[in-house]
Amino acid sequence: MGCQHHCVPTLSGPTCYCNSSFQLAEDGKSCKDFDECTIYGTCSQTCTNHDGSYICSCVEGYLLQPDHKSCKAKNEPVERPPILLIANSQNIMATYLNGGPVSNISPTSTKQTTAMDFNYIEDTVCWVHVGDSSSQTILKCAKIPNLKGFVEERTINISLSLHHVEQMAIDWLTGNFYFVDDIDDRIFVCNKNGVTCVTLLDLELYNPKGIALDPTMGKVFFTDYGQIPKVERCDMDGQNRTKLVDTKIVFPHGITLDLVNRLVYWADAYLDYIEVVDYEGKNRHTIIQGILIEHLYGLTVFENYLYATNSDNANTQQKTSVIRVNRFNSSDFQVVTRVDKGGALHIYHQRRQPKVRSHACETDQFGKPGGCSDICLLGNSHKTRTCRCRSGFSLGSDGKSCKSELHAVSQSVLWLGDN
Ligand SMILES: [Ca+2]
Repeated sequence: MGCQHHCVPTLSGPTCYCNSSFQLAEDGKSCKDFDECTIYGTCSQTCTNHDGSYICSCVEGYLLQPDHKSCKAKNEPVERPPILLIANSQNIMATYLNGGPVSNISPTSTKQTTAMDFNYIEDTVCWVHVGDSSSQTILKCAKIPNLKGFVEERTINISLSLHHVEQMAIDWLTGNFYFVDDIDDRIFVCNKNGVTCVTLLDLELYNPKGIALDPTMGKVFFTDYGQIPKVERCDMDGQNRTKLVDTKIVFPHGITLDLVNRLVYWADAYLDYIEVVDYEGKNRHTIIQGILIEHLYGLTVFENYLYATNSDNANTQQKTSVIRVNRFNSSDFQVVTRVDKGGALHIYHQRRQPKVRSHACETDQFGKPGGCSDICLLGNSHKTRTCRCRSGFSLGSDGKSCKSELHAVSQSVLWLGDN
């Protein structure tokens, strides 16, 4: 009957079918290419469609594996393998990806820490140490040079209260700290030394929980639950707020980004799933759902795997397991390690924080980031910026300098007086 590839008899008569990597064309006879790259997980990173086939490749810093699909991050230098940093109620601990202890890094003690992130280029890990009061809740940072333990622990004095901060993220290009406060229901950002803090978002936030940054693309991603549970995105300066997911979502919590493929993974602690969309909120998929994951909190991604802290509520001891699962085929589910009540977790590796040649908040010759007097926020890419001023100050007409609002008022009064 004129089939281009093959013909098979069926109950309803002979039917054409095609070789793999092809699909039947509209005429029911000829075969046309199938675009494998439209299927989630065909390749770990770059996918190039060809007539009758496809080719996977990896971006710089990764090596294609013998399966011709997966990409493995290079360790540069080789003695810097990826490390899991896990915040739990007593301390921050480090393990290899298989859960094995990193002999040189004994846990650094903390108090009730749920918020933690790192700045790879500065060998620094920072966390919120929760005290009994607002003034006793502080931001601490320590160095882990060459993966040789936490040293040079110090406090960064933040000008706003961190007492209800649920999660934090460090913009590794500028060093700015992004904090999520789920009681005051706002996201605020502080500069590297903590002196200037400004509100990024405080409207239509009910219980913001998770935050993840892609400063290279100038994007902040966050989860919020309450009246309208959702996954949202905005620019690094708070502009262009966009809803990515607001259906089939109840209690979104942990959120993490595939910075190469530009994908957003989030965990829903009520519906017990991990799902994914792209940066535009499209191409949604479920990675895993069900009883294996009961109450996911922290979430991170590295190579082919998602890692999450999963609290076991049935267990009266409130133990948390750190789990991993293959994010492309939902296989290889494994408990990596167990900790006391776990919070944030991150993979400490240079590929989690890719560098750029230069960005819009580089320090100028006067030591001001992006020329801003107070704080420089990246905009909708690492090449744009927005200067903001600390409370009581307003931005001058140059868009960079900050003037005391009090001063501005008295000047206008004087000017009125002249008339
Ligand atoms: Ca193809």
